[in-house]
Amino acid sequence: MAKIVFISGATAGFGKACALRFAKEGYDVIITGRRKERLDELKKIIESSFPQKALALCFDVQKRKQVFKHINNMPEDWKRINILINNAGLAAGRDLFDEADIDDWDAMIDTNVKGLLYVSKAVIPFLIAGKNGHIINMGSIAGKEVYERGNAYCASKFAVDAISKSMRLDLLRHQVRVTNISPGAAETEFSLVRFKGDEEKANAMYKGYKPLTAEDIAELCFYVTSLPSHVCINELEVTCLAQANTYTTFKSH
Ligand code: NDP
Ligand code: 8X3
Repeated sequence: MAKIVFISGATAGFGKACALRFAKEGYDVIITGRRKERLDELKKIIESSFPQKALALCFDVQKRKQVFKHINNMPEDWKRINILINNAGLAAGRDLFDEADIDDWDAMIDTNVKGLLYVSKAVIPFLIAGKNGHIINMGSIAGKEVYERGNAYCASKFAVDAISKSMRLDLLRHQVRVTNISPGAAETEFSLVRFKGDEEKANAMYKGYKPLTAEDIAELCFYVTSLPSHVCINELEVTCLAQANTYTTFKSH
């Protein structure tokens, strides 16, 4: 029977690349997100490209009742989850603290922190039951070091870092591996979302250097899960070669 990976936020970026990477490696995949058409399309691509199955669950991680309803109502066969990738998240705005929009702060805290907690709470019983479970939490270098105008986004990713450490302690007795991955700048829809559809601003974030790609992150997610089950990569911080930290990137033009 194929192993199962549950990926939050699989309609774009890292999550989508992870779904394709794990399906290629023989995993059945549970793909989630708010955009149903994208989930349906990804399910079709996976099932026509690989001999694997995909289950699409369309819900908003911010909505606690929706999270539990969708996860608890999955067909029994799909509850044998081996890996949870807590990836759904966003940055909204890049403004000075005193000028930032409080709705943006709410969206980031509700998605990146509370959403991750809800999904984890709903999925963890299945990981424990299956033995040798693995949780990957998508942090950020913004969760290691704050940068100007990062305020609530940085805070939400510092929270992910703390949640990863707490999970590792509290789930130790169940032998669940917990890996916190902290990427630097990667070219996905992240900046388009952050700048609310402003393509010029979004594209400018990736000019003059070669940023990470979604496939780079998917490769790392697969790598950490492919090690012998007694080996746990606790923390993995990764940037492209041009980026030294949250505020220093070497640009050629
Ligand atoms: P994308 O915008 O490309 O993808 C984000 C994914 O998250 C989408 O599938 C989106 O699905 C999902 N998502 C967002 N909000 C919700 C919600 N409320 N409910 C359910 N799903 C949601 O961004 P990335 O792939 O780049 O980002 C993935 C993660 O990686 C995020 O947590 C981000 O903070 C983190 N990260 C990104 C970096 C980067 O530079 N790109 C660097 C470091 C970390 P939908 O809109 O369909 O709901
Ligand atoms: C995304 C990376 O540096 O744009 O988490 O905040 S950064």
